[in-house]
Amino acid sequence: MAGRAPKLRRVARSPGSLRFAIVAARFNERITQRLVAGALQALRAARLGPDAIEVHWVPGSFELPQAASHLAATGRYAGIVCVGVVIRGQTPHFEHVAREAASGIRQVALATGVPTTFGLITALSEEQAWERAGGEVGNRGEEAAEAALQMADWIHQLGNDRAGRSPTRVTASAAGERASRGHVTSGSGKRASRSPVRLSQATRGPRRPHGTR
Ligand code: DLZ
Repeated sequence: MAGRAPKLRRVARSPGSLRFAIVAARFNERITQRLVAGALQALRAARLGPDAIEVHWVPGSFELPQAASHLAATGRYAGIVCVGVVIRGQTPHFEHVAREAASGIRQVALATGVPTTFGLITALSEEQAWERAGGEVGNRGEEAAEAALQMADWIHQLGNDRAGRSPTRVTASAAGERASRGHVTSGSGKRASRSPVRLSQATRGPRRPHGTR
């Protein structure tokens, strides 16, 4: 049986006005809800208020990196917690979804500098998944939120964070870099019409029924 993740030390710094986002995959939604609850619990325990935490839903774990990438590009978040449940079925999809989610999340973290953590369950059975969603083997969502808090704190101590700053305070070079990638900001720091609005459309999309394929 896989081990329980070590309890992470609490962050020393009060997160203050910092914002965190949780991105959650609807596939296997009943289990993912438990991961979201675990992540919320960890963030609230760090004294983040309700206004400082957002939950965004995407169709499946494969979409988590893209959503995280859009969120990180806003410059609004000190950390992004990705949660999802990938259960091995009868198709090779399991391998593809799990691998692409893991490598995509890592890429977002490295490319943007925003701590983007891996709160995915990859399980052989639904039973195993429940054990990792607040059962005997802990809660992967809670652990990923604690990792995001700890990384955000560490980056802050390095003095290397843009975390929690409003997009208007992103440096000109960073804004130029974003614009060249197609992320256009208006003078007010708000996104212009070419911004990646599809994220919010996706998060408002129809709910996918619970289950594996
Ligand atoms: C297609 C698929 C399959 C087979 N299994 C899972 C899963 O176990 N967990 C999960 O989060 N998502 C799964 N998906 C959906 C993909 O993540 C993705 O949403 C679709 O392939 C559309 O891109």
